[in-house]
Amino acid sequence: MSTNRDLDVEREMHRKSRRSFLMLGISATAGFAGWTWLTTRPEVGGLPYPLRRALELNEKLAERYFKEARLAPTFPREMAREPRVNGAEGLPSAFDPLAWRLHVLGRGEPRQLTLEDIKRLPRVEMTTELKCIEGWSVIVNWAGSRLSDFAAEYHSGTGDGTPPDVRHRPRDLGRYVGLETPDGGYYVAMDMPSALHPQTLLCYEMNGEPLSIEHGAPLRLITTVKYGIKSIKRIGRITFTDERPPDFWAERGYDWYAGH
Ligand SMILES: Nc1nc2c(c(=O)[nH]1)N[C@H]1C(S)=C(S)[C@@H](COP(=O)(O)O)O[C@H]1N2
Ligand SMILES: [Mo]
Repeated sequence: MSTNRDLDVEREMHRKSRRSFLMLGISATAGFAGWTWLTTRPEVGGLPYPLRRALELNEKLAERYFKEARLAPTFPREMAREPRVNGAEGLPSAFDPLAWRLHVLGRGEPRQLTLEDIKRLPRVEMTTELKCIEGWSVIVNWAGSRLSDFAAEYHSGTGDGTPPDVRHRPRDLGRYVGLETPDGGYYVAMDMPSALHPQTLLCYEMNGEPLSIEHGAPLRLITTVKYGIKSIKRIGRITFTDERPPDFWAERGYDWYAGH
């Protein structure tokens, strides 16, 4: 009987010490084991699944960028009018649209694009209201490329060097887009969700005609989610960045966001 009990105790002790040895081992190698565990998980789309899950979370966020993008009203094409020419900051008359190039800056190599490069992107037309902060608005028909398509195609690189996945991981592109005239005389900053809004276009046509010089030829921005101050004419440079770019009118006391 007592022998049996001793045996039992001995067995129990063994079990305990084996377990604590195991626990010790596990905690000592946790860092390494955790890493080994992570790197031996089945891969989903080229990534171990825990990392993939983090990305999927990102993608949910990304979808919200697009799903929550509320569209501004559009109007029948016949309602379009010629807008007044408003604001000529950064538009000196000495300018040769044929020598124009669009400079793209980001985390990777800077790029220089021609108008043909922009026109190769899907063409989008919309008849929307241009609203000036001065209190007037006008319905205009615009044609151009979505800034989101542009970003996907011509962004100069991402944080980790992989091509940007604009639809699924817009954060790849940075938090802001800065746009400037070729002479740097006018400049606007856009938050990334507004920049990637489906009604934010790089326009080369207005009311069925190539954009005139006064209205921003060869390429201007038109966005329905901001007042006219953000719809910069004659874009010379586009910068994708995590730092808030300078903004001409924000520096002069207007609301930085300028949404409406
Ligand atoms: N380069 C440049 N872009 C600009 C401006 C400007 O002064 N310079 N003014 C802005 C303002 S306040 C408005 S309302 C719209 C007017 O565009 P429109 O001249 O084509 O009507 O352009 C915007 N883009
Ligand atoms: Mo304006």
